[in-house]
Amino acid sequence: MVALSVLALFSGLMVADGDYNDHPKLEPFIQEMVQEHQYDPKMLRAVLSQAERKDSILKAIARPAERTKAWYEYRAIFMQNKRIEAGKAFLQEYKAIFDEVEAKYGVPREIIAAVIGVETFYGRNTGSYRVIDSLATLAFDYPQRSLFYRELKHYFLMVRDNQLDPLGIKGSYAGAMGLGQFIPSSYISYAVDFDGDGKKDLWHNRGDAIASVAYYFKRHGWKSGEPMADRVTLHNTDADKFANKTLSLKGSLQDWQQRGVNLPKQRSEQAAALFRYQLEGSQEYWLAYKNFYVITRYNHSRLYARAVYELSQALVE
Ligand SMILES: [Ca+2]
Repeated sequence: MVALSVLALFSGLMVADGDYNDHPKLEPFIQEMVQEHQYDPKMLRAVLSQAERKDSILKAIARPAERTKAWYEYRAIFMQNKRIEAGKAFLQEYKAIFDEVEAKYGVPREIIAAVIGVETFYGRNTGSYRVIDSLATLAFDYPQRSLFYRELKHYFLMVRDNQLDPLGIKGSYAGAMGLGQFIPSSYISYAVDFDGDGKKDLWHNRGDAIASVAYYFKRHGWKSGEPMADRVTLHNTDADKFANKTLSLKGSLQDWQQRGVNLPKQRSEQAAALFRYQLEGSQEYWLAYKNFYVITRYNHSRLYARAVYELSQALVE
């Protein structure tokens, strides 16, 4: 992140001839930010006048891998030797940070590394869109815009409260930022200044980025030492109709046994969800527990959660 003075940058408060100057949603957005957050309207106009509408963003958001791919196709993206080897190297290179973060937050280092590995290949691909372009495009021109409209608001709060350059921040097409791909509301709630330099730099500072992912998991209820998931078989195929219904845990182990699931050995009583995963020419079932559910709080997808789970297992030395 380039350090800069927002005041210096906007001292002229020049309004450029941009894609959003005449957009009907622009003025209501500015007025809401003024009323809700006492935001400087000149600063909002100056920044948003330089936002660019990107059709590539609208195309990308329409086909996320989590919705369009079967598990075996999705898995192949993430469970490659090069991602596993790079993950082991990442854990080695930042071992001192992981030692401290794991002790402080109680989240296994392999889970943190796997999240960062799935999200950005350990920081190699943190996104090349300007976040102002992503969020303006999705907040103003995407039909399902409400989430992004809120995130654009959070973005402006984030840059104001952390003295960040609103035009310089890069991220994914959906406005996710840094090694762990935090959206602005997540940055505000869960970003951590691990090294104590006064900045929460999720783009370049490994300690801040790693600790922030751990803190996110801790705050969403990660239980240290508890299991994530077990592969199971069915003794009654009727259980299939309960699979993939929700991400949340729907039933005790006893309930799942009665519905037709053969319980894994040596599991103490706990809540679980049943997921069916598509393989090439077959399928398999998994019972997932609280910590698996916590992974889905990072990205609401059973495919995503299992990719993180499998990659984390592969990173255990
Ligand atoms: Ca820091």
